[in-house]
Amino acid sequence: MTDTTDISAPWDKDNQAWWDWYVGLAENEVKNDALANAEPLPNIAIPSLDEVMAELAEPYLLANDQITFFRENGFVKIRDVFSPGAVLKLRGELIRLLKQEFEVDPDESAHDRFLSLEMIWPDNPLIRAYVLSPRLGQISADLLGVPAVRLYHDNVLAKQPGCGRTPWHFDDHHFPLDTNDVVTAWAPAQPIPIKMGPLAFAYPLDVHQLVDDVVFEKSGTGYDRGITKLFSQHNVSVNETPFELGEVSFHHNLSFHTASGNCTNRSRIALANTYFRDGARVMDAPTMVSGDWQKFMPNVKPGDIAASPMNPVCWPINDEQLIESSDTREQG
Ligand SMILES: O=C(O)CCC(=O)C(=O)O
Repeated sequence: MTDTTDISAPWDKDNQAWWDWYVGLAENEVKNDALANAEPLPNIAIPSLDEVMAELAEPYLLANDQITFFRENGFVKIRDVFSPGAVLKLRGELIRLLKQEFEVDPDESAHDRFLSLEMIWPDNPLIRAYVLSPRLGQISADLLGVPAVRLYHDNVLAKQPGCGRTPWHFDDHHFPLDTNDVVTAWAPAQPIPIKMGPLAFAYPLDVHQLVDDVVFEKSGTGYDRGITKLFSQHNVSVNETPFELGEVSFHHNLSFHTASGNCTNRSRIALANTYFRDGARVMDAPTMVSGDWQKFMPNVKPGDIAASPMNPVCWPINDEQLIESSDTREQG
């Protein structure tokens, strides 16, 4: 192990600093092309919080071939998980929160940064409706084939106009959980054409074995380049397709994924919620790649069951949660 490959120290900064570091590990071609104008967003009625909660409490029944596809390939893209109005309501709130935190307009191209926010759901009833939604919880549990899932964290990810690639990686490297029953629901807050850099997945799931020996480097772009090279040598297939309004992708923690840069004039905003099998533990030795994970599981120590009050069971929901959610609806 050398200085550049030793990742054993815990991350000692915040999660925005983590993302600033992490996107710096991506190889980018120098491009001087002008940013493309994103299509106008549809002018449609925006639902109330009540309506969003009612929509997301409805189950979404997966077809067997969607489950089979996920288990073979490590990802699946599902249309109409959210209605167009629910997506645009989400976008409005995420833009408001990003402006408040970073004091910039996320759509402003002068910044070209990858902005992130997390742990928004505890204090924000609208975001909570998406993050703890029975719909996302149920789809996640069904894809993993487990009886119950908990939330690991919510993650608002805004790739500003002009921001470059997300490096190749798999989330098993990131989440300090001792299980592979982990799935991230990556929910775009607007349509994502190719030029905006949709999340893209290498498949099938076991392609991670081809790159097991590529050593992670904590500076420079060597790891990202190493993965690109091996995937290309092995002719690995990559799904890089646009996202329609309301489409959500789900990826397993062993799924290798990346995203191209955002070459449009609109911020590519997504809400990425990660769910894991109830009963899983925190691994014994989380690394710096796990970022500030204790923020997501307060007072949970390495080796403990990952079940802090910040990791509620999102599926199945019990009667108490139903009552709590209708209380929130009354207040909101
Ligand atoms: O939004 C991105 O570009 C990366 C997101 C990602 O890697 C994830 O949510 O697992």
